[in-house]
Amino acid sequence: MFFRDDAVSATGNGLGPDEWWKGAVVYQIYPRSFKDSDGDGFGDLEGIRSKLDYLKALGVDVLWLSPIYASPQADNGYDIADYYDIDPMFGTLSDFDRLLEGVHGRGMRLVMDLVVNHSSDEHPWFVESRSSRDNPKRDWYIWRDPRPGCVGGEAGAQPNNWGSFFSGSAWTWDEATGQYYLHLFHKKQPDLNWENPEVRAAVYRMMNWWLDRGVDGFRMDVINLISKDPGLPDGVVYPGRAWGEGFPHFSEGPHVHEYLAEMRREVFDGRSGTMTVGECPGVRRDNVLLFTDPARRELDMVFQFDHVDLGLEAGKFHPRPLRPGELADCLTQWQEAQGEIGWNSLYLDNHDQPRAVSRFGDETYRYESATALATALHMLRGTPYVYQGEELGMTNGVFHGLDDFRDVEALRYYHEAVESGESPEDVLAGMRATGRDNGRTPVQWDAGPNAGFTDGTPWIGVTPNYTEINAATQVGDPSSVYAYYRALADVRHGLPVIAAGSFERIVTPSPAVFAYRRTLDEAVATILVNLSSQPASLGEVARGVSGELILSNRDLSEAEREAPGVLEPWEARVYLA
Ligand code: TEU
Repeated sequence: MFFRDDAVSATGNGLGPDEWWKGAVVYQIYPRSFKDSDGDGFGDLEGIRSKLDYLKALGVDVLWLSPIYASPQADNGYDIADYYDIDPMFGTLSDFDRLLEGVHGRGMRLVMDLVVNHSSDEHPWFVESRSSRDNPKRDWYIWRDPRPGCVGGEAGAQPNNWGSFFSGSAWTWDEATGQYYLHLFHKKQPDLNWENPEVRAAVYRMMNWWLDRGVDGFRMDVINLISKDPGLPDGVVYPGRAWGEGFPHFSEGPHVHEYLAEMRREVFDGRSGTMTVGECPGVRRDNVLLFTDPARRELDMVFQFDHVDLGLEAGKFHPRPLRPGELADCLTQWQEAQGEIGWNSLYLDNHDQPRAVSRFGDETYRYESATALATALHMLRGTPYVYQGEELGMTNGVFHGLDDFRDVEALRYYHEAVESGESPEDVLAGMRATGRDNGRTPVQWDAGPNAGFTDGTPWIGVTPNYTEINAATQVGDPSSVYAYYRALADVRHGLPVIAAGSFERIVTPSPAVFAYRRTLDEAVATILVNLSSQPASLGEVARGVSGELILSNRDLSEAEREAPGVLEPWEARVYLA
């Protein structure tokens, strides 16, 4: 690595206090896989607290915790049974308060996951709702009669043909009350009825309770799905698919913007220092400013999915290889869509994705590709998100057979696909490539037993390469992926042009090169990254690069610091004029 830390100002990036999140680096923690303190094989809040100094030293500003609420864990906590309590596997509310104190004490902030498109079927609201048709909470969820002329529970009787994200129908028959309820995800995750004002008021009350307790904001799970087309019409059935595509009927539905504006008024007005990010799978680029235009006061930013869904046209578990330039083109389109008005969330990894280094990079160039991808992403306009272990260049997990998988989405898909005639080996190959468990293996802390994650038996297998890839060997090593992420955070904190400048793509002769310029007043930063394992030509572009090299993932001699005609495999450079 080459880093001119003296080029990065200690006086900050010039952003005002209301825009602090534009200059921040967010770190996502998936608590069950982060660090176990009590030997039960699951990570917990005390485990997180024991690593706060590690996180502070990495230079992150905000911790986002995937759900830690009381939950039967049908979808690892994205199925909440009590929004006001911590699941015992993670600790208690006092552990939480202590953690929050530790986070704030180090000058960091903490953001909670907010999962309110659905709750657990074990939430008292749903228990009441399903208890009888005239229960006052019946209308808190989405209940419907069988299709006219059909007998409930029999094939084809579902109120419409929507498929669940986790395979099978999106409807489950309730024998006791003779109706179906809607669940876009697992049947243990019934969808809340946002059209009911009592539901919305209950959600806002709960959000206020957490903010009053001291949390700094929310990452909102599938928030673009909360408003369903009231007619609940059938979706198109694509060839080879068992269920209809409900997506156009519940993504960006008729009232979603109204609800988010209401949430802003009821929860965030009169508070300062908060941040919100809405997870919006399938959000359309042309519409994104409806969510992120600050004048509309809905969300600070959203997670879009286009770049992580590249190559998945044939289905999530049937990926095709990406073409050179596809990732860069997609990221560029989103930079342009948000323009100077909106704001991007920048991420490659999270708990639902395979590891970026395995998917977009090249494990044989692990350090180079991890740092090249990170440069390409973190120098863009937007707020970068680092997912636990990404700062170490962690790779996909190793899953020998079905028994090694844990994820409800993959397991349900396996059974559906095998029953419909796909070969088990092909299905497993798809799960190894794109399954969510890849990102959920324990954080590799050291080369000791279980990678230092737990003294017990980890709930999911540790990736065998932990003996080489781990935090203990990287912290303190200036040529590590970790040190490089630290430098990227310094750049964002200390260079106004990176925090706030405009974005402009630079066209090069090689599609594998992602080159762009950031500009703010007189300052210009030029970012050059080769996103491939072959040398790539910059052509004439090299001659036009002004300023001095401030960051590179290569160790360059003085003579090599001029912009070159050709970038080495996965070479990344940042120039500042
Ligand atoms: O994910 C929503 C989502 O659309 C996908 O990323 C999902 O993971 C799935 O792969 C679609 O094929 C969010 C959470 O991040 C995820 O962990 C939850 O399972 C899901 O919502 C339900 O709460």
